[in-house]
Amino acid sequence: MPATGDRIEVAASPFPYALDPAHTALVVIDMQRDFVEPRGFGETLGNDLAPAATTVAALIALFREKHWPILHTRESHKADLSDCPPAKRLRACAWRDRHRQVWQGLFYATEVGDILTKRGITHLVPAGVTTEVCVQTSTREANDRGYECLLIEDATASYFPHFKAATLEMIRAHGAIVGWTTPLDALSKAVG
Ligand code: C5J
Repeated sequence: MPATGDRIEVAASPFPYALDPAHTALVVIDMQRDFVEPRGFGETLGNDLAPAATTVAALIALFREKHWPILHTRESHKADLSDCPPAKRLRACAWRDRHRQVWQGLFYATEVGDILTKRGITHLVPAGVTTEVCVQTSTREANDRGYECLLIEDATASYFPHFKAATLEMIRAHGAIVGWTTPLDALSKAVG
């Protein structure tokens, strides 16, 4: 485990991101069948997010190799689907689990904040789907709580490319007002 205070500089936008390996976690957001596989909600919107899954898998492999923590989230809904948007209700199957996101954010009404605090995490690397919904909301929630966030550009996807482009731009606007963005390649090169 790296010593606290060691920093790795990652080439990122709008300027280099100082990653603190002893306090960094990957957050894989909602890489679930309904969003990325054929016949899921994603397909009903006419789009295919599968290419991002390959990059997310490589990102997970990188964190595993480093023995850095990884947190997976899954969007899910109440058994009676009362909290499920109508567009998803047609094909949703309900489940309950301990870490379910109630809405689109990682922190709201979940125990994620406590888990990260207990582990001393201060830096988050978000990835997953969809960029402008759960990924953006979670990154903003994290930023509001003081986490330094580095969103991996090619490990996130949207059904609408212009929404993804706008979200990345908003996150890094005004001198990283919400966080930083970079491709996986840049992170891999930096961490070796
Ligand atoms: C959506 C999500 N887009 N995980 N959910 O409905 O971003």
